[in-house]
Amino acid sequence: TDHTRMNDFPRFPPGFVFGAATAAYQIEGAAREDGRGPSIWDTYSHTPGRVANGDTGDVACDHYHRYPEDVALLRDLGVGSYRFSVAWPRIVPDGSGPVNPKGLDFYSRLVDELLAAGVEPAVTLYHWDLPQALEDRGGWRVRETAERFAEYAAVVADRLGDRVPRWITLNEPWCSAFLGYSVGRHAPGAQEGRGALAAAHHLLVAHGLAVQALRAAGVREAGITLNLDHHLPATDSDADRAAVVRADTLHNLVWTEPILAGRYPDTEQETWGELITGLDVRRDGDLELIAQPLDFLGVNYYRPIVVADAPHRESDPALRVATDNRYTEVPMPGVRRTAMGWPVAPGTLTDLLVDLGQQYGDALPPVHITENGSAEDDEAGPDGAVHDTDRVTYLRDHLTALRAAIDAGVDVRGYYVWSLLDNFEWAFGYAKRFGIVRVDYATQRRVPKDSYHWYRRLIAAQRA
Ligand code: GBH
Repeated sequence: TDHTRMNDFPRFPPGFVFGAATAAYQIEGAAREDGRGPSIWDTYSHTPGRVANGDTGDVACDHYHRYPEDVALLRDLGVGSYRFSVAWPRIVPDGSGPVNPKGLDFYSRLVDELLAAGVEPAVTLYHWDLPQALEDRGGWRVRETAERFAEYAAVVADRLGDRVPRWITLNEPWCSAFLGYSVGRHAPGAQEGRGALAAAHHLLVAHGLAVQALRAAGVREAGITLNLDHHLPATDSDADRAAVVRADTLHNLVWTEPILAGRYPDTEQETWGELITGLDVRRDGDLELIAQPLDFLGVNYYRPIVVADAPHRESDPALRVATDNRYTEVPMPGVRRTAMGWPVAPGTLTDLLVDLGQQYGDALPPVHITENGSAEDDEAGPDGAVHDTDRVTYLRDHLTALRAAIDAGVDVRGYYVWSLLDNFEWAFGYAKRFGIVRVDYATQRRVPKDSYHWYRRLIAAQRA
């Protein structure tokens, strides 16, 4: 072990929150227990060919039964906050109608366990596990789903609101709308044009309605988590720069413009053409609903994306999906790649945050990095130990880049590492490991990796 590196810690302002994050379907398991209903991810993962290796979240990390052990790991880590998600189908198994008290009881026990360990809970209300019953009625393509989401949000906030200080309405609505309804690599696996754009709008409406529900319940902080991307042009050409604008619209502006500025992106026409012209789901008053003031903006950041101009993949506009925007992603030369194949370029996190601050000025609420981390090809020793030097370097360099953004004047208040545990990495199943704690799925044994010990010392060093 390189001890110089292992003790090399960036320093953060007093009060800065260090945390760790997970999501329900990725860790809980117990998919059919205590009245939980099916979600679109149960359906998707049980459909042959959808998830690598045929993996499902049926058991995952068995966190539903082992949460006391996982909370003890958080306590020993010394984090100030733990970000987890509530599984909507545990609370409202059929998507509408009766509330399942056993579902609420589980999260209530988890919250109490966290508070007893001195860890503040941060709840994500939606991390992609839509009740299947709602998908059967149109899913995020229809407005009703946003209304059901608000009812569910009110139920959860009512039960946990006095004990949970930080609330996130949606995790990465980009993935829900565009991976779910256009690329088809996330549940429900649809490949559509206008359906995906309608989903994006209804997710925005769902966010707005949920903020109202959270305010009514009197919670301390309400926000949303976006996976903002930092796009770089492949060359300096006008065509590649214009491609960056379209990529930026598709990934970022579609959310940040309505939420932070109360308007739809003025680049949506050049990004979607007639797909957006014919979109008929927007109603008067929606922008006011969507643009309610937030206490924080959550940002998940992993990697930059290099884009080049390209023709449409589908020449017939009637058959075009919403992610066919005349650009293509190209590899970033000269940098290491993680096990996901993602380029490691930590300085782009500074650039992203500084750009965001310049774009929105006073309209940008305090930022929390609600996810950052890396999947690596960890090799476990016989004792389960993992010397994940690459992950330590990744985390250290991204925290250093984050510190640089703070120095440049961006108001960043917290950082959550993704993830506490190795877990179900969506379409990649259990093959990709993001944890700072190793999970041996055969035995469910947890073994902290070197990155866990490094992060623990970084947190302790802030107080020294
Ligand atoms: C986050 O998404 C998620 O919030 C979290 O649940 C996840 O475990 C974590 O990152 C690590 O991936 O090749 O077409 O399937 C980050 C954004 C978007 C990155 C989907 C991976 C795969 C696209 N993710 N993307 S595809």
